Amino acid sequence: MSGNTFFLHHYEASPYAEKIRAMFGLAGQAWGSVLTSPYPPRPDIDPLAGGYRRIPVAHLGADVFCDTALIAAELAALTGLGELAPTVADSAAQALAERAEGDVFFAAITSAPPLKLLGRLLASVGPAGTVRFIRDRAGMMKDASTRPPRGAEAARVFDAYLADLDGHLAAQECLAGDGLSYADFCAYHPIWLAQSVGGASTLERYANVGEWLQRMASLGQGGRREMTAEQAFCEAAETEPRPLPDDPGAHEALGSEATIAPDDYAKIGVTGRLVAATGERYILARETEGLGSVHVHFPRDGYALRPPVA
Ligand SMILES: N[C@@H](CCC(=O)N[C@@H](CS)C(=O)NCC(=O)O)C(=O)O
Repeated sequence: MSGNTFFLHHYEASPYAEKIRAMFGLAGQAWGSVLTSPYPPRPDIDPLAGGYRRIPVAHLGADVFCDTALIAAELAALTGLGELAPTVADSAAQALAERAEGDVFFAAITSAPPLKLLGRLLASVGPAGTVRFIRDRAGMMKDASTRPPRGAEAARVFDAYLADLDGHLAAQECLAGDGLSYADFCAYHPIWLAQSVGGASTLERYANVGEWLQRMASLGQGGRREMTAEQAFCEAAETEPRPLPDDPGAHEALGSEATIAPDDYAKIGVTGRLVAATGERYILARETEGLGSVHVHFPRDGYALRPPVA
């Protein structure tokens, strides 16, 4: 038995959460919104995801989905909208989507006007929250394998992206043709982020981007309903994880304890018993005190598996 509500744990200012909220909008999907803090600790998520620290996290009953690529795959299956699946056949669209979620994502922040950025932070989390946020993000990036562009380089990266996206959209309405698909959502959220922190204030030079962005922003968020972490925990506790894939894949760690962590930044690992390693995903089974058995799903792409630290 699986739960009925598709939950998204997120905070309003999160661009990766915005990627998924806009997908809910396109699909007209009903979902449970559980708001969390913009920095750890996150006692409202940890019992489900076992310490994975990135946002957003989704779950359906006792199956927990980490990373927006996997959440999108789940949404594609749930809604029947195959275009939301994270496979992009068009190579130019794929390259733009990857760029958007690479350097451009970081440049959206590092190229924002510093005083505006500070003002937004103070308004949303107050002075103490701002200090905690800045410390948290500095710590998170210490062991990162990605190096965010800074200063003039960040502005250049962001502007070159807008110019290339504009050129791409001159020939077609959406990233991979005439209809919206996964790549559009990847390309969208860093621009949304830049605008939400006071950057990319004019898109005058990029009319095609401006038009497309309006379309993305008007998707809305589908059937969003505010719910509490307790309601989310209840659904997880009352349900068993769904059956494992028919073919659980092949991996030397199958059946053993393993730790899975992002391989780029925020590399905090989640430990459990590896119960599936398909071409697309890893699944860790975690036995928890409060929620019983929980399956945590990760994409294979961008995540590293290692034996747990003794
Ligand atoms: N590849 C991840 C990236 C997610 C990500 O970087 N999320 C940001 C928020 S938008 C984050 O977790 N920042 C640190 C935090 O919120 O604790 C995904 O697609 O879900």
